[in-house]
Amino acid sequence: MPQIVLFNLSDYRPLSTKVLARSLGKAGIDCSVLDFSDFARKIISPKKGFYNSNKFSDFVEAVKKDINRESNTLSSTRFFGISFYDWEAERSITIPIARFLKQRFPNALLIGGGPAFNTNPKGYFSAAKLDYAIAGEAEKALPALVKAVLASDSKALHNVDGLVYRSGKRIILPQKKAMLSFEEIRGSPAIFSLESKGRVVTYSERGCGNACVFCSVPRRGMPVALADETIISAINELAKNDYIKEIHFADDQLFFNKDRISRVFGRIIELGLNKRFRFSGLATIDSFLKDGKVDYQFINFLKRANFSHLAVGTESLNDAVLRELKGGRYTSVQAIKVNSALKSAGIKTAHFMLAGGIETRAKDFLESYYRGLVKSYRLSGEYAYPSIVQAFRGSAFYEKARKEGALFTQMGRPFKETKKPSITTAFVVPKDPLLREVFLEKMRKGGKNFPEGDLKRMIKLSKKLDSLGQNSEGMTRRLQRQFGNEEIIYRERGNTFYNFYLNFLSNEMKKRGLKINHRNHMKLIRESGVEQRLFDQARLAARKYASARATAEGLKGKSRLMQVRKMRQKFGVGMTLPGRFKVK
Ligand code: B12
Ligand code: SF4
Repeated sequence: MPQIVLFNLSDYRPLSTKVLARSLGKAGIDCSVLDFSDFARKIISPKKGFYNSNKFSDFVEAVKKDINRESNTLSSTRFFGISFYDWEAERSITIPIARFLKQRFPNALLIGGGPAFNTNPKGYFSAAKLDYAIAGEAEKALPALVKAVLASDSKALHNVDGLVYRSGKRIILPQKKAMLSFEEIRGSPAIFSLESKGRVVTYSERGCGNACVFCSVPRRGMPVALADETIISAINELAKNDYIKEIHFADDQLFFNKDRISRVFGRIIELGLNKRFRFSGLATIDSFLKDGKVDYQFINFLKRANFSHLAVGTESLNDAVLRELKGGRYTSVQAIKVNSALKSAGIKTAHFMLAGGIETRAKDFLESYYRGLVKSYRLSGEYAYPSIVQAFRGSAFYEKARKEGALFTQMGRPFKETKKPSITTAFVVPKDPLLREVFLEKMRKGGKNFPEGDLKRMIKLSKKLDSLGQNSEGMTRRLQRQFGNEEIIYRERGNTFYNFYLNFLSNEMKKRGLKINHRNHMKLIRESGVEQRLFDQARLAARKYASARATAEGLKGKSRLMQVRKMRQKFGVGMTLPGRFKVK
């Protein structure tokens, strides 16, 4: 029987569970992991990268059922461990399951940890009804906690680093978070977590040298890396496994120390591992600047090392927003130039975008919103829809926003601090009254980001600015033009999908020897699962067609003609829409 069971309740296999299971094992504590990631992928994120929040409660119920099935093993387990994130979606899963475990196995001790204990330890401790939690890095603290409880050693227990516990009705927080020393991180092994399709996740450094105001990353301002040789030899070892094709670095900011990365990836190139794997990671714009200019040499080096794509914390394409949120470390023009340079080098980028800070004015927001949309529309970068910023409790940014009355709940109501611990999320809504109106309208409808569907609303906002003498006529025109472009795309997408659907439908009828007519169509789709299958096929084909078409749009001359020919062969239609699609 395991002494401790760690629960993985997300749709990926986190590195934390791996790291902790390893350190518990090393300390002689029998640990097992109950991994629900396959379950979660099926139920809440069948489409990679998109959570279906309507399905969270289904997932919770499915996990509870599974826990009941495992109750023989679990009822003799002494400790359960759960990792918490200070994030709305994630906690609507972890909190109910934690409570369920507590109620179903009252004799077991429930231990929490993870990023939420860096930002709101009291709130999560209370909401999840935990017995203990560790704030910070728990490799040493968790085994120490388990050992102290098993030995009923209260002195040792209270000496556990980062311990959060209850004393009567009070929740006691530690003086300091648990932190590994520089030497411990440097000497630690590389840990890999296998994800789908031959992709593994790892990290080569903990922490980020920057300290952006909105970010809750642990070890802010003091990153510590694993030894170069540890990373290189682990990757060399991984090369023996043919299944693995991609290595993703979950470092907070992989290129913070460019000398280190040049050393490590220089060696990877020497060993030919760049031919064996493609790499990806998290970055920020300033990683690719040198003396204020685009660092082409470094970008080309990354290309040579076989970096295929990067997630970039660009956050905004407006200078005022960048000054407030990113400390002005780069400008919007530099961000755009870096994006183009990465694109020219053939490295794909996905840019994270934020809607704005406390001081953001409507015109700042509109500029960034418009630029992100246009760049994505022209396929010169993939910019996420700007999302409203969450302010983490305890941060200076949260305090400032609180004082300025800029904190609101997810539903757009003024955020109030309570004496009782709470996990209500605080969002930052700019002070500018016009922009505030737009943000609150969005939040009241349950939204948190601004997609192209908001263009009409933004045109209205821009007109309003203009009427107030803020010279927004040019922006209104640009937004209107973009609105027209998006409408065309929307119609085309619908057309493409519908044409593919009809094509798959007639193929199905032919296959069954049915005459192609409306009656047979209706008969067919009444059969369980048929319509869904055809829809799925059509959706996939439409997506592939859209991508082939986008590639063609980026080509010129002969290569464009070749691509169109390929499309005709594969889809039965080239660039002109509407057309009839023919897919076998
Ligand atoms: C990689 C990563 C991801 C990957 C995970 C991929 C994978 N297969 O591992 C993906 C992309 C899926 C992801 C998703 C999300 N992430 Co993320 N992610 C990270 C990142 C960059 C590194 C995490 C990591 O692996 N660290 C290395 C491991 C070893 O450290 P660790 O997880 O913190 O675990 C240690 C301690 O926390 C503790 N611990 C952890 N669990 C437990 C459990 C117990 C019982 C105990 C005692 C201790 C304990 O001990 C561990 C060892 O020291 C962090 C930034 C950071 N440095 O924390 C953000 C970060 C954790 N993510 C964050 C967020 C918000 C999210 C998302 C909610 C959405 C989003 N916007 O990205 C989702 C939610 C996922 C979910 N749970 O549903 C925030 C969390 C904010 C907060 N205060 O809660 C962070 C801090 C980023 C940030 N800058 O704000 N993420
Ligand atoms: S660069 Fe990224 S990881 Fe580093 S502090 Fe800023 S937002 Fe956080």
